Amino acid sequence: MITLWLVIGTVVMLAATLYFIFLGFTSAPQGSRHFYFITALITLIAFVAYLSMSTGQGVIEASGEAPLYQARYIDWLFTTPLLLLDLALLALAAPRRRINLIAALIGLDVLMILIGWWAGATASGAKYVLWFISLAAMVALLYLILTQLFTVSTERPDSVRYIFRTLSIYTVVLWALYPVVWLLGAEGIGTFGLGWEVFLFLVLDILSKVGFGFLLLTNRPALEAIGSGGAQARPSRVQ
Ligand code: RET
Repeated sequence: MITLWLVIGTVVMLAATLYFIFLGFTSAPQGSRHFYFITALITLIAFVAYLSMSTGQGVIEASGEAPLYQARYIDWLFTTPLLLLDLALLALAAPRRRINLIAALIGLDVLMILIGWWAGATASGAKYVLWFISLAAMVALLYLILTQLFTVSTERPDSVRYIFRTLSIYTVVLWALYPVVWLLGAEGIGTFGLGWEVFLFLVLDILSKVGFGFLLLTNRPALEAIGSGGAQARPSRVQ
């Protein structure tokens, strides 16, 4: 069963990547193409990770312990910053002026994944301390999205602000479920087994990457507004 879930992940991520690239070439409004490529890169990385896990290569089997899916953490290490980049580029009219905010978001995110990875590789009870530190980084990061990014997004046109806020709430809810699955699953206290864990991470990964990308890239009004606003905000633009 586990292999089946991983193969499904591989196929879904590949299909989504091809679809997002196709959309990027055929129907991206001018000035918004970068969103298509960032989002396709997210599913492409996940495709490679799922492919390696389904062929048994991205996994470390330690005797007497649940296998550690290293590829999962490598995937998250790169894809979560890219998801945050999508959100930040939606919220910010002039991203260069808020580079500190973007760095803080990505810094907390990388910390969250690396400490979570370390927790996953730890056999002793110390893993729960690491889990908690990783969780604290996640809470700080989600808080920054809901406060700072929300505030700056008020400067964006209505359609852009709307999709930014929808995707932010969507992200906050889905991301908050990852530590729960981890804690209850095979890596944590083991309320459910590895099969369920792999399945639930698959569902979360599909929603937070493919669902996210689909909602963003099929929203033409918002992408057109971004394109016409220009990558460099023009002073004459009515805010
Ligand atoms: C871990 C365990 C340690 C505590 C926390 C975690 C959070 C992981 C998250 C992952 C998000 C992944 C996404 C992937 C796909 O796009 C590492 C599970 C807080 C939030 C969104």
